[in-house]
Formats: sequence, structure tokens, C-alpha cells
Amino acid sequence: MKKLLGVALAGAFSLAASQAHAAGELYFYNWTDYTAPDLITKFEKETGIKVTVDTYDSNETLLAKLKSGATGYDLAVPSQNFVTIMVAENLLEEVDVSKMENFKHVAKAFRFPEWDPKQMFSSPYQMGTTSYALRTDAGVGDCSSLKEFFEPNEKASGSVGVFKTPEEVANMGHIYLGQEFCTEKTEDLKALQALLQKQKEHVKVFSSEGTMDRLGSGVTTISNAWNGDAMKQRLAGQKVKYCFPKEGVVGWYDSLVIPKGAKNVENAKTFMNWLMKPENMAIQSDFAKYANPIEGSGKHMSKDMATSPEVSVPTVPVKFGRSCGPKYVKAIDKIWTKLLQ
Ligand code: N2P
Repeated sequence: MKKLLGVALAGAFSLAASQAHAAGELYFYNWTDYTAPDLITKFEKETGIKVTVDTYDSNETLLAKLKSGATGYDLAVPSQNFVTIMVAENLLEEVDVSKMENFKHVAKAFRFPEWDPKQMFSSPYQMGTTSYALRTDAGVGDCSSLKEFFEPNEKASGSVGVFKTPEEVANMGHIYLGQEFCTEKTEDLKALQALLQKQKEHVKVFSSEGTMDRLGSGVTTISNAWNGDAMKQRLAGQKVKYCFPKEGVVGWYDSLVIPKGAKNVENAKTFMNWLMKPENMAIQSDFAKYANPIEGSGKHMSKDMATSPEVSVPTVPVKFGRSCGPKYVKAIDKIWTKLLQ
């Protein structure tokens, strides 16, 4: 009997082991500093699926990767305007997110968004704003106007950090200049180019990674920033302030999508569904310091999220990036290539 039990147990054990193996893998391609390590550990433990995370620095880099063909990735995280482009270019698998069990936790206002009206391709990740942050001890401004970033004072000269790719910077420029997003007017584009070229005289670095570490350590005094990254620096005790200038900030809503041709579509869907559970999404928001549209996730988060000045937008306009026409995209590419020369 004892022996029999032993054999049965051994059998059960090897079955469990092979199930864990069969659960397989998930290749997750995400922005730098945007995947909570605890989230991945918990997911692996609960599902047996092994996750590998690779990172990128911008929507532009992600789009270029997906366009280059088979990427080997099962999940990626574009912002709303890039979901539009990826759907139009047939770069995504259809997943029918509204049929998933945990879709019920998505706040009504965020269901079936304009960029994915049937919720066929994308499930929620995080949302936030793009602006600039500054060192409060550097005399470079008080966060009142985008002028501080685009036309910095002499104290900021030589220590400005700007993102490496144009989309969000151009949109901030449009806001500062009072222009429409996606403008194709020659005079608008000329004015934007002049503004960026002038700003360049004060720029220390064009980079979208490590921006807040450089600000925290004083390599830069004023820098492009996402609100969550800036909040992390403040909580770490640095004299860093995220700015909501009077002209406004750029808004974004990032989603999980499955690149066309992904090898582990079922595992990617499992992750999408799993992340819509309030207690799981809370882990991600707590780590990255961004808001999310999952109802009930707030009560699982640390207090600093509820009271954070970086997350609650004061009364300044928030303008969400849109996908623009080819004429605009070409013009911005040209402006940016020249800028980085
Ligand atoms: C965090 C990445 C923020 C994503 N480093 C902005 N869409």
C-alpha cells in the first residue's frame, strides 16, 4: 500500500511538473522601468508561465520593431495613438478583450476606447502624463510655464534633458506654441523647428531612459519626464518636482497588445486577463506610480498613490496624442533628424 501510494504520488508529481512546463513562456516587451518585478513573480507563481521581459525606450522604437517582422514577443505596451497605427497596419492579433472574465473590473469610462472601439486588440495597462520635471534647488523655474523647458534660463543652460524621439516632445511644443496636434501648416512646423533648434543650444542629452536618475543626481536640472518616474525620485528623497505648466501637459493611456505572429498568444491572453484583477493591477501601479482604469485597485495600493501630486492633475489642460497623417509624420521626422545631427 505504502509503495502504491509512493508510485501514485510520484506520478502526480511528474504530472504537475509537466503541466508547469506545458504552461510555457511569455515574452513581454515593455518600456524601461515599467514592469513591476513583484507582478511578474506573482504571475509566474500562479500560472506556471515563465516570463521574459525586454525593454524599449519609446513608442517609435516599438513600432519600428513590430514593422520589422517576427519579433519573438507575445505582449507589448503601446500608447493610445500607436494602437491606432498598429491596428491600421495589421500588426496586432485579435483578442476580444471584452469577453475576458476580468474585463468587468475596467471602469465604464475606459471600456471600448476610441482607438479600439470593439476592444478587439488591447487591454488596459497604465495611464499618465508627459511633461518636464525640474530640480527645485537649481533656480531653473517654478513649473509655471513650458517656457522653462523650451526656452530655459541661464541657470538651466547646458543641463536640459530631452526625450530621444519626437512624438511627445513635438506635442509639448505644439501646446506651448498654441498649435493643434498633427498640424500640417508650414508656418506651424517652421515655428516648432525653430523652437527645438533653439532649445538644443541648452540641451545636455537627448535620451528617454534614465532621465530621472540624471535629474536626481544633478547631471540635468530640467528634463522631459513622465509623472510616475518623477514621483519615484521625489519619494527617494530627491529635490525633483514634476511640472503641470499652465499651457498643459500631454496625456497617454498605455495598453497591452499582442504582436501579430506571437508564438504564445494564449499565455499573453492569460496575462491580459490576470492583470485586470484589481489586486494585480495595484502591484503594477504601486511600482510604476501611474494610475490605471481598474475599479477597486486603489484600495490595494500604498497611500502615497492616493495623495500624490504627480498623479492628480491640477486644473491645466491634458491633451492626448492622436495618430497623425503621413504628411505630418514625415515633416516631424525631418525636423527631428536635423535636430539630432
Ligand atoms: C516608464 C514608461 C512610461 C510610459 N518609464 C509612458 N507611456
